Amino acid sequence: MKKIVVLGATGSIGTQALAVIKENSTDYEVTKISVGYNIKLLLDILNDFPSINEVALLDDKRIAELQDHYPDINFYLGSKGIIQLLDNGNYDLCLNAIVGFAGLLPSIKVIQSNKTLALANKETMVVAGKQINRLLEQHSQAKVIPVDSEHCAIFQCLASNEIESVKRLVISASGGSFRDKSLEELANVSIEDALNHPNWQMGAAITIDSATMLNKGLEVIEAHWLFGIDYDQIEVVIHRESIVHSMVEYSDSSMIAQLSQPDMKQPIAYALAYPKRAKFSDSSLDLTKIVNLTFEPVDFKRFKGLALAYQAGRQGHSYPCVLNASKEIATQAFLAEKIKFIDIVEYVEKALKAHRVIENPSLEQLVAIDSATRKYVTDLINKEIVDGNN
Ligand code: MN3
Repeated sequence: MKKIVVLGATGSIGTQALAVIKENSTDYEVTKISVGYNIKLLLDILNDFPSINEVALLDDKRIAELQDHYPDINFYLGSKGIIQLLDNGNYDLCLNAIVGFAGLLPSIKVIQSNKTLALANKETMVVAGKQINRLLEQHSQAKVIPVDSEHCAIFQCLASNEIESVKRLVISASGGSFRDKSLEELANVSIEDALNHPNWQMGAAITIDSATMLNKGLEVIEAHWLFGIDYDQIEVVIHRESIVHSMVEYSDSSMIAQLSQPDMKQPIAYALAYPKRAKFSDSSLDLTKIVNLTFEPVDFKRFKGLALAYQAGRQGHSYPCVLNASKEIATQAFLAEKIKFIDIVEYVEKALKAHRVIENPSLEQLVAIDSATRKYVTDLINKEIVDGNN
């Protein structure tokens, strides 16, 4: 029985992970979770999973009442609480499904504890890939199993092959909600349009990131650090059907692809079961119903967010941290109807241009760069609203 921690348990990946764990309750037991402010869903989860005995939550107004109500559960507060939750090391695998930069320190804690990290928080590798890889060298029993569907696919395509023989990684992109819109048409799209993703059911922020292709940009950087492959050997293709989740080409020009339904439960189940194969049968592909699998090149003018991400990745050092923080703030501003969709990428570009590089940033420096970038973009957005530019 694997003891599982689910960080970000009430989010999209978190709830799907709990569903996978429930379906496989003879193999897994969830003992610790972290949640944000969704107390209603937390109560449902505690009801469904009596095995949970430790909970970290962000909502400081509810913690006393919850502790009274559940005397057998230990509750911890805030982002420090997540680290406390992981402190006693009493678990086998931690699924980190926290969204954004906030997931970085918990990832580090899991690796320092020599545990398996099922990583759905791509920001961990984007912002601190170099530092994470160094930590993995120092903690030989720690492992990272990617949960992002593309990286889970590449991880599987790399199995039993030499990494030296890789010619290129080909990352699939659905193209997001606006893949068929021209630059002109993008000028006035609404939040509702942006949230209407053609293939995947995901959280709001990542659905917007998918439409700007900044999500794909983060995934390129994530792949670079996860697999140690140069940016020149990482390619993105638009694959509308979201069936081929990514591919690896080898030195003999042979390509290996991973195919499955666009269902995040598949990579979650893979990561939980690794190195075994999960039992997850209700999602088989019916090949007779797949009419077409199409692949198209990416137009980098149309998807400037992806071009910026490649640039930030190649520049390295503190740039990916700035890319991510500016993206998080600009995306929130769009969701709060403060800026237009097309402005998201503009704010990211402004933040990258204004940034003065910090070489080989320490963890403390990354935290400071993240906060400074958030403040810079927030101030810039507020100033431009006052000036009437939006
Ligand atoms: Mn993905």
